[in-house]
Amino acid sequence: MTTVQKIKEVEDEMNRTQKNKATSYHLGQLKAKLAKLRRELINPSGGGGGGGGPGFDVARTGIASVGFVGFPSVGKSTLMSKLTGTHSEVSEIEFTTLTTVPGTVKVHGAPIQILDLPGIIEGANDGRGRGRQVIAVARTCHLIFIILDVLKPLGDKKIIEQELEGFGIRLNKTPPNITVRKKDKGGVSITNTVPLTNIDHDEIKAVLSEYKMSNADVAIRQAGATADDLVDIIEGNRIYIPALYVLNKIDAISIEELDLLYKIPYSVPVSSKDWLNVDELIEKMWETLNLVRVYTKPRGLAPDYSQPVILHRGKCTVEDFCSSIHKEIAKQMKYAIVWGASAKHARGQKVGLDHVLEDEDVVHISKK
Ligand SMILES: Nc1nc2c(ncn2[C@@H]2O[C@H](COP(=O)(O)OP(=O)(O)OP(=O)(O)O)[C@@H](O)[C@H]2O)c(=O)[nH]1
Ligand SMILES: [Mg+2]
Repeated sequence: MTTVQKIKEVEDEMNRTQKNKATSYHLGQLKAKLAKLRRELINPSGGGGGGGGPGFDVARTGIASVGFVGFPSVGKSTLMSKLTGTHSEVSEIEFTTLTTVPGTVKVHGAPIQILDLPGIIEGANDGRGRGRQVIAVARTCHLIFIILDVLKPLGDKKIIEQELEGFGIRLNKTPPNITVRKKDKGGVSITNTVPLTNIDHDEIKAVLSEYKMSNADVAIRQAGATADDLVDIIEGNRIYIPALYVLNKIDAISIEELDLLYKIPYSVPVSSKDWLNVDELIEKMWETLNLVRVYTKPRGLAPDYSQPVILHRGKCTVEDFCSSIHKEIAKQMKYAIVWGASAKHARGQKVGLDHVLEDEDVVHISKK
């Protein structure tokens, strides 16, 4: 039996099994089994298969990358071409784009790489079509645009989410606050700082036994944690990426229909063809990428607002700022002066390398 067939079998059994006290151990086992089979698909033991492959891995340029994922003919290339000015073939025929097509759009002074990708189909993560390569590229992006056709958004949204999840991508989620520590003896002990509403002790034990962990300390601090969250922590290779749902072709629907679409979380309705609401999409993209612009100020001169240094939030200390200009600067620095949101006073604050910068701060580096 192939891995894909085995996955199908486990999924079928899960669908047949009602969730209740008597079945929770069994369901926990099945969830862990499924995760292990999916891992085989992502990293086949024969090597290869999971990677991007020729033509799929393009050189990464710019500060951050945004991957376009969607079914064929939803308008990915139309949007990419208009956003970046880079030509990517558009046609009404499905599977027009056959490989990764990179382009760049500058937003608030930051060059953002856009990766137009081939359309995927259901079953992509099981190896159908070029889906595996497409999703492998998406896994390495800072943000994923899931492009949907407004005429059939919800069904398509669900299928694409399943494809990405099957490949270890978690959309708009943070890693579950669960820890699992293996020990040599003492069996399984479970502590929780929040009530366990979606998982019980049997399910936790079943998941652990499926991973042959008969001695372990499990601590659950995440409200609403599920067996899938526990599996994610044990598997450990999950990638947490923000996503925006781009509902394209709104020129083809009525205002009333449009009102309903606005209720989908993380969504932005646009018409790529008629450039409707694309400015809002660009603003949302900027917000979601969570970048920090920092302006340099040479001694005795005004800050240089034309060329911000762009950092990622969570990696935006004065040291990160120095390193992104030149690797020697941090070593030569005596202190820095910061003006802006991260500074304590408007006159500027003297800070060290570990000071965390905010968007639009101005920094002067004083050398030894
Ligand atoms: N009405 C309307 N049609 C659009 C819009 N955007 C794209 N289209 C049309 O949809 C068709 C497919 O567009 P593409 O940009 O090639 O779609 P794609 O998602 O890149 O398709 P693949 O590369 O095959 O995956 C073309 O005929 C476009 O003109 C839009 O906003 N409104
Ligand atoms: Mg295309």
